[in-house]
Amino acid sequence: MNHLSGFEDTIAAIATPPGIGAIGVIRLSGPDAIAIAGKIFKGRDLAGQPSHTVHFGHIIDPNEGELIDEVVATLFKGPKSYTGEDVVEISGHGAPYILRKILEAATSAGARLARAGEYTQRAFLNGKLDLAQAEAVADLIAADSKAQQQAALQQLRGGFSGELAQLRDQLIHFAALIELELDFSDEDVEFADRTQFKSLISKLKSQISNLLNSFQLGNVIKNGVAVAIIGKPNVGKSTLLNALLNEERAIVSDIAGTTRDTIEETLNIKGVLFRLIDTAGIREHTLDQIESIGIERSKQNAEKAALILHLTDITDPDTTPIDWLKPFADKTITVRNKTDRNQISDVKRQTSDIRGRESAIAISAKNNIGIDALKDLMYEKAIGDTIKTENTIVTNARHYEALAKMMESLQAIETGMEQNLTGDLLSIDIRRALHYLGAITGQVEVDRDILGTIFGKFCIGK
Ligand SMILES: Nc1nc2c(ncn2[C@@H]2O[C@H](COP(=O)(O)OP(=O)(O)OP(=O)(O)O)[C@@H](O)[C@H]2O)c(=O)[nH]1
Ligand SMILES: [Mg+2]
Repeated sequence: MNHLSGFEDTIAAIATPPGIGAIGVIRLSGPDAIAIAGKIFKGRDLAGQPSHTVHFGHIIDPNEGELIDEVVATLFKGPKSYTGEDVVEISGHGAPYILRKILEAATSAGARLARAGEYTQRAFLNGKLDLAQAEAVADLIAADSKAQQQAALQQLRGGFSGELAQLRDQLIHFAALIELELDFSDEDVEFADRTQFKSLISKLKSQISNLLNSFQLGNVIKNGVAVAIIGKPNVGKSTLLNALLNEERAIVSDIAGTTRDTIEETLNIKGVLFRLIDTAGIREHTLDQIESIGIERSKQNAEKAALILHLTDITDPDTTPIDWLKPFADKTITVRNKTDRNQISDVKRQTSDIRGRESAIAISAKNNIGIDALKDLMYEKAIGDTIKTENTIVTNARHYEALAKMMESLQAIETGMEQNLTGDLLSIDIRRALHYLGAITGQVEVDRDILGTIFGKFCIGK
């Protein structure tokens, strides 16, 4: 038995998703994990086996003595395990009934059912992961695009934490020197070179500001780029949505005002999630009440969107622009549709002339012409070359807030130094800065409620 972690109890949970699969895994973690597994596992004596070994055997109900399943048990002895405690993973046949029976056997042999995220929480409290890494585990599990997965992996590998640790070390060094001065306050000495300290603070500020700026992109990676498809009735908005998705999602007809409510679907372009929102056609004057509600919604969607596809019909003689779209010019791509009604050579010329410079493109949604080029343009406009895996991208709102507070403290230190504040006053702001930095990785005590929220987001068994 090992009591490394200070947790008295041993937890158990089904670690694989609900449903039928070839195998399903029950995970036990805690001081008695091996002893408890030993009570229900008939095969080799698990207690006598070395760490990181795999054993075939049978699970027997400890009360009734009946056979539940044929399994494989994997042993990880602490501290070399995910949680840092003794861990046994029992792989059985992936039927919900069987897995439940194995779990019941484990609990009647002395394990307690794990709460959501409890394994990762133990890993954090045992120093196997820092808090930012633990949060990355949750993000990784939830990732459904390549960009999300990459940002989470970078954080899990400790890239983000490493960068913060460096900043923290530099700041601690100066904090120590300044606090030392306080001990000699009668003698008016300066151990901490103020010029060096100033340059450190400005370096820190620029690093933090890079991290803060990356949050906007991080948010995009995590939540997807919202794209509103806006245009007059009948220009082909729903046809375009279907063409982008490559499926018949929205109803298309030659009746103006077909789409009344908004339709939202996600599209993956080069690993980034785009959330497409098809909206009601915009008519300046309408007496139809439902239609005007739809139009009002389109306006709200345009405002909230990160990208607007303003669709026009190339054959429409009425070229008056939609006035209220003008303020959004920076995030708008003008998409001229129905170019199949013009000469094909014409389409090609327009596409290559216009692309990139004016953020405009000519397509035929119905005939699938120019759709890939439009996807490229959407990616270019929303993401550009900002995603580089070697850069740290802040995706987490809690980290963003802590970094913003840290920035405030750095600014306070800077102003304090300009006003020649004494060391004791400076050190208050330095401690504050250190506190926020440490809160991200959990190096300073993090509020219990915050921990609860972070780990509560996990699924049971993780
Ligand atoms: N020739 C041609 N017709 C198109 C093209 N795209 C859409 N259409 C036709 O235009 C008509 C209107 O298409 P929708 O996709 O319903 O237009 P919408 O903008 O969603 O219309 P509302 O929802 O009513 O605002 C349909 O008859 C489509 O088949 C295109 O590229 N070429
Ligand atoms: Mg429509």
